[in-house]
Amino acid sequence: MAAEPAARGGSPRRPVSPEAPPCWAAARALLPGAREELRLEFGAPVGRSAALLLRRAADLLYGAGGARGPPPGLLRLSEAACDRAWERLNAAAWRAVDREWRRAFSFGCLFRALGLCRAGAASPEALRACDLGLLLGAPVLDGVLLRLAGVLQRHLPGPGAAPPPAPKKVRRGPPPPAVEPAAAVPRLRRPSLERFRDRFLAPGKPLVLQGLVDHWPCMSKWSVDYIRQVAGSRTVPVELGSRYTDQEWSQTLMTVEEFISRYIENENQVGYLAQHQLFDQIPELKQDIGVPDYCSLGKMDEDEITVNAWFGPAGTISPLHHDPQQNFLVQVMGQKYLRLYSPQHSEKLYPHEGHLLHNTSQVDVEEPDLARFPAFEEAPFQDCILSPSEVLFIPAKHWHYVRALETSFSISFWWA
Ligand SMILES: O=C(O)CCC(=O)C(=O)O
Repeated sequence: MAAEPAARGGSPRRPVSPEAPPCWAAARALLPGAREELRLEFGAPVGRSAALLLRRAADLLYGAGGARGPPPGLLRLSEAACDRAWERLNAAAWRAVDREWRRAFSFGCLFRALGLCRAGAASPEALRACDLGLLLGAPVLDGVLLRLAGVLQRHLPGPGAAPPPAPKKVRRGPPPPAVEPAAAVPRLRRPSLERFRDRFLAPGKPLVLQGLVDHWPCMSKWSVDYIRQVAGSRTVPVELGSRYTDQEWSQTLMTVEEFISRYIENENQVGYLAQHQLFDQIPELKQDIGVPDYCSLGKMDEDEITVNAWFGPAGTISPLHHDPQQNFLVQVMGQKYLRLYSPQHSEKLYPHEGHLLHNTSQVDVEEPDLARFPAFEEAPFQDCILSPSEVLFIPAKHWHYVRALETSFSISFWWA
């Protein structure tokens, strides 16, 4: 008999019953062969009772009942463990949450996702449990949640026969301000690394780069329908409201499918999928992008670069703000209007006082209240309309304001 394949870096996998449904067999096989390899010991902050719930859930999974499908009791125990960890995750500012609680939450989500495979089949709830663990937990067992999400996604029933596509309305916001040639951000086609470094990176001057990312598969492949097809069932954080400085702005979790039907295809509401984990969470999307070559001018390794996704309808606005790192903003779908101000004019831009929004201006760039912010009018700026396949270099600390003119997907690379 052929030997059982070894679980990553561990002992051989525990055999799954031959009658186990294929999804359960594939999901259960992601766990290490021996229960001890789960390492369900937690540091002091995680109370005894949460750890005990997780250990009892593991006992069920590794008992005889775990071979053919989720053992009875697994869901109840894992939900109780998740609830305890969830309370701790929400009790303090994100940075203050102990990593051990995030590990405990990941295990809770892992066991809960398995418990939600009713009769051994994948379910949207199980995939959601994985996504919550990926978004809020700490990585465990060599990225097991990512691998489990992949298995569940493959085994989820498809959406069924699709209704004939409705004629799509192209939603467009108000036209952008006219870009005056003298103030336009310059455009260059694949300048040499040296030219880019000496003329733009070193002096901190914005530039639109062309010809850099045209070959990335996302440029020809991605559309709203494609994103729906690849990522529709995944749960992601979404910002509600047209800008984060508005009183009524909030954040919530929903599936990409819900986001598209509520905010991309609905004329009246604005929601923004602005996410720094999207590409780690959904490797199918990551496969379609690269990293701009010019990032090699920085000191960071590729895996240290922060890659953000910005997917939203016409009218999403990122208020005037600055970030500490260099930025390549790659436009994949739709057009965006961008306005940039040099950090030397910060005083004329009236940054918010206080720590939280100190990098954000109080001024509404396209409708400034000049009675309150009179110097704003004197601040010189550069602007541009960024189109698909173009890349805007935003130097570190440069103020930038962004408005989507139509349904848009951009990717920013923060590097140093
Ligand atoms: O595209 C956007 O809305 C915002 C982009 C941005 O602010 C950034 O990449 O830093």
